[in-house]
Amino acid sequence: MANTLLLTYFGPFPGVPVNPTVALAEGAVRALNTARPDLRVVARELPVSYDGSSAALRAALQEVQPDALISLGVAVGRDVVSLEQVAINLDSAGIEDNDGDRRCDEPIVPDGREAYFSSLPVRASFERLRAAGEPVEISYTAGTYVCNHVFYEGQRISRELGLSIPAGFVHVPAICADGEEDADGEEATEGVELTAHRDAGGVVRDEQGVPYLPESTVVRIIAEIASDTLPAVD
Ligand code: PCA
Repeated sequence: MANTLLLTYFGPFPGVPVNPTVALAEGAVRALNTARPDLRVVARELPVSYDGSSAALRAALQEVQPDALISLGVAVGRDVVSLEQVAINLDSAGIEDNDGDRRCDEPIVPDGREAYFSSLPVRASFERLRAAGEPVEISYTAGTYVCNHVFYEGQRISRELGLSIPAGFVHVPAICADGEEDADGEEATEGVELTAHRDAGGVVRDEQGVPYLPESTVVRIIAEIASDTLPAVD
């Protein structure tokens, strides 16, 4: 039976009117359908809401019963793709979620584990992709907004459901259409202004503007991480 990958992504949230993870998830599904016909890839949008994302993630895990979970989110201002290493039990951000919920120093789960490490092959993927010249890093903070929340909840809920699966989170930078990145990394996507929020894993840069990576580069990296997570069996 085919292995199933659950790939989650997000829609807009304050400061990000168009979330690049929508297009990236779509691209990764297409790329994996071609490169890995042995995999079944199910992509699901999660609401940018603390409570809503937990409920949607639980429903998706229950329904799809995946063999691996990879969640995507954008971190505006980062200039490489981040393999997140650690999720912490903390919701705390200066911006509201899409339900108007603003949290300050609240545990995701009172008395829950303080942290989970990613169970994706973070180090191995990073080393392999970096050696291939791809723009990647290992990151030790996914922020304290909804992305970190989903990362934490993916680990917690999958265990609770008895799914012993690799699960983790990948933060992506802003993206541009192929060939449109400027030499100085300035804004390349017409009409879409993105705002970096440090709590949401973003990097606030005063002068240089928001860095972008070509969409096809980020799609390729996501597909490679998925392949490392669920290698082909022959
Ligand atoms: N990025 C936000 C939430 C949704 C998204 O794409 C974050 O990094 O928390």
